[in-house]
Amino acid sequence: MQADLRSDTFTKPGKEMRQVMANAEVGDDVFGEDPTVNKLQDIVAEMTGKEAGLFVASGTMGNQVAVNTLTQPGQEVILDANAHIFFYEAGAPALLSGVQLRPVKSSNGILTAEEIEPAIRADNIHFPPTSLICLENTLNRAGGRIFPLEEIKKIRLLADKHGIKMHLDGARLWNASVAAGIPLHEYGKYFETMSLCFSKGLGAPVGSIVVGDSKTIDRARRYRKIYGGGMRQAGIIAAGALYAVENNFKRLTEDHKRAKILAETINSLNGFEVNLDSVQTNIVIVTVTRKDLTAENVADMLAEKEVLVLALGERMLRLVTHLDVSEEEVLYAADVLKELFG
Ligand code: TLP
Repeated sequence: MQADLRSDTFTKPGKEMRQVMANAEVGDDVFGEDPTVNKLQDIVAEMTGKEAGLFVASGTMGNQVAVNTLTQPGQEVILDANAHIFFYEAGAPALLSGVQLRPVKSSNGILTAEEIEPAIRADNIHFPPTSLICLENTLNRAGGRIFPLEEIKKIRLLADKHGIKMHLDGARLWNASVAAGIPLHEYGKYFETMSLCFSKGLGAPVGSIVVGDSKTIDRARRYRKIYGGGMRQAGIIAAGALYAVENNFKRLTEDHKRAKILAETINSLNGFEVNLDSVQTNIVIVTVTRKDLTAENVADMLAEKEVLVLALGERMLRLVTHLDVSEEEVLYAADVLKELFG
């Protein structure tokens, strides 16, 4: 048996999804004429309470198109020091948008309005103007935690006070919405733009979306073109995304239950720690406290038993549950963990 817990990006399209993709109606999306892309954009815009959507190749492209659309070169963007946009997007905001990032360390994994406020620049010729705040939901490196709506509201008030825009990296907003019981459109109220991925927990092979008001999305479409993201008959892949939204959104709760099983098993082992409060969705972040082993050693030992996990730092391991990891495989992974480290 194998349990691939490296990422929910590893999901593969099943038979039915492939069938739907093969039969998709298509057109030239650069001309706005792909009916399947248009349908997907309309449906997700409606779900998120926004006027328009733009289908993009990846979560990274969605975030970067949004950052460029909402900023001018020379401005500053505030975000969590653990944010994907800061940590894992290859320095794209500096390269593509000419903005400076201002990473802020959160004291308990969730950035608060009080922590953000001192980072907002005063009007002074020495400083880059703060023009954008980026948040992430769920928080990848904080163990799949849900960004609390109450804090988002406070940050929005702060942003409005200073004339700052807000973007949400909602790669896994689907997970947050299902787990918190908060509809996507409720989150949509507090951000100029949000990006959501179809290629993670929802199980589509490719694709993400940026949503916002029509004017913003028109501008975003131009940046997508600049980045080489005009995809022509993209309906083939949009059909997979559409299928994923219709069939795999609500079932994310199953992944969340399975992540809890793994988290509790690991937390009961000597030399491993999981913050159980943070395991709210499909991600389990583990701290390897055993001095004789690094996270990489542990990942290698597990891989020998076909349990695949990612080492994200010297002492930091990540396990992610998803559509392609069954209950049985999760229990197998839990048994292997107990056998090796119990
Ligand atoms: N995250 C990947 C890796 O890049 C770390 C993963 O396995 O979790 N925002 C968030 C919060 C993400 O977790 C990711 C992907 C992205 C954006 C980027 O999406 P893609 O990979 O489609 O560019």
